Amino acid sequence: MRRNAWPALAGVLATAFGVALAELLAAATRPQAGPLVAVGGAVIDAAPTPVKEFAVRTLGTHDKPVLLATIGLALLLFTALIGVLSVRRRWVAVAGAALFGLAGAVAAALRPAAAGYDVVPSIVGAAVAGGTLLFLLHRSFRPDPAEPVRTGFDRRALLRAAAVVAGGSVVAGGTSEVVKRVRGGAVTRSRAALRLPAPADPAKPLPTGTAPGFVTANADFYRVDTALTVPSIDVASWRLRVHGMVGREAEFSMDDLLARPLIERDVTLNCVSNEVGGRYIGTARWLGVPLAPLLRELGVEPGADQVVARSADGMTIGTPVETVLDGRDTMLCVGMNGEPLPLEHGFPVRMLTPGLYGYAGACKWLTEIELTTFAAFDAYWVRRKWGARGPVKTASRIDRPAPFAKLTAGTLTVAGVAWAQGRGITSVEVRVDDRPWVKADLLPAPSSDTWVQWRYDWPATAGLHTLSVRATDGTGAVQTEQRATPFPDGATGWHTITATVD
Ligand SMILES: Nc1nc2c(c(=O)[nH]1)N[C@H]1C(S)=C(S)[C@@H](COP(=O)(O)O)O[C@H]1N2
Ligand SMILES: [Mo]
Repeated sequence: MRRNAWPALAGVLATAFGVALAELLAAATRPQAGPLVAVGGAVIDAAPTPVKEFAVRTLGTHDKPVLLATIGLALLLFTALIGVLSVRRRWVAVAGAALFGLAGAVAAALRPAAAGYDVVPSIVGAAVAGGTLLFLLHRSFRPDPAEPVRTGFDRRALLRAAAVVAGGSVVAGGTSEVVKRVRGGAVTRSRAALRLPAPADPAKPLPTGTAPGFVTANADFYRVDTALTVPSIDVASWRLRVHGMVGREAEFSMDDLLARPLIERDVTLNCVSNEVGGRYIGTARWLGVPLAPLLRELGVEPGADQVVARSADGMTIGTPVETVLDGRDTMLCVGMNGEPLPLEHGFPVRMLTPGLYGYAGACKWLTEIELTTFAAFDAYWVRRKWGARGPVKTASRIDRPAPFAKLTAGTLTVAGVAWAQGRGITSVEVRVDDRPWVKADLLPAPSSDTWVQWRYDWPATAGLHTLSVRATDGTGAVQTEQRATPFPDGATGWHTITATVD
């Protein structure tokens, strides 16, 4: 066992060096071409829906670091093994490097929005890793002429060589961090320098009487996407191409977009993956270019029934043309709560379709809009069997008291939110234990496209209590009690919590 520790170390070090160099090359050219991120992205895209759901549910926003750490660990274990096997059979080092290099290169080349040269970091990294392993082994393991099966081992020679390689890995890794920071810094500065014009059609001030928390701060706004690295897009070179079944194709720069009349709207956005009672929902004041007039100007060909939005990282999100043109405020957002879009929320431009879950109408890092048909094209999540249209289902959530809270008897405030974007909420009811449903008070909301805050003064008596909530939407439909999972088109069921009152 101990004999194997040194060649295993050689394998790990050679890999670390190769990967660090590859990531450095990627950082300097295109971050998404780095082998770890490319393979991670391929794993995300290939993961079956239940696995994805499990990851989002159990790991939440830690899903990405956990995935990258798992890939890194698997890589280290395999390459330790390759180091051990290569002592006797040097071709194993070559074959192992070729295999991993190929895996990284193929993953990078098959990423959506990949460029041909995205294979370079993985190939260079693999060649360097293989060469380094051979060098380390050459330094420390020489065939013993007296004993053809055994090899002599020079620990000091290995340690010296290993120190050099380890140093090289640290330098390469550190440099790639610096390169990433510098490039990221440039984009952050271009974001800070971006001056958003005042809206031609501003949002009205929030109605008096909304409670704190009506608007979700950008820093607290949930984030759900498949991007292992947040795309960093330079505003100056950003373009939006509109093409497909349009009368006239067009390309817009940021200045072109900002020259158009902007609208400002309070809109609640939520994720189809949100569980009953979940936190993947937020409300912001969005600033953007209304999409319907822009499409009408270019002309929508008859028969086109799908607007496909594409992002810099290759996401595709399909929205019904009918929905975009039906009078709602579908927009190309440039601002969120008074500042340019944060990088994680789609800088410089994202789409937003009030009334649709994010996966069906809210493409971030937008670069392309194609008019096509649902028959001709399945967007990213539709290929994975999620619903093609994604209308938001009526839902409600109890925020206060917290689940399993310990409370003191008296009049207690039960409070939460309810939403049915587009239809609006007309009533919210609360049920305590098996008693009849009672109406909660609705706080004012600016439009039917936002959630509504509600509260109920609960005369709480001692004991263990169960609280449930249900909403009625603007069409008069009562939120269903029927439980459904988020897959394939959004969770349903009443949010229920228990609390102990002393
Ligand atoms: N480019 C891109 N856009 C995307 C996604 C994505 O993975 N990539 N995820 C969508 C989903 S599933 C949701 S719910 C919303 C979330 O937007 P947010 O992260 O700004 O809250 O973005 C949508 N837009
Ligand atoms: Mo989502």
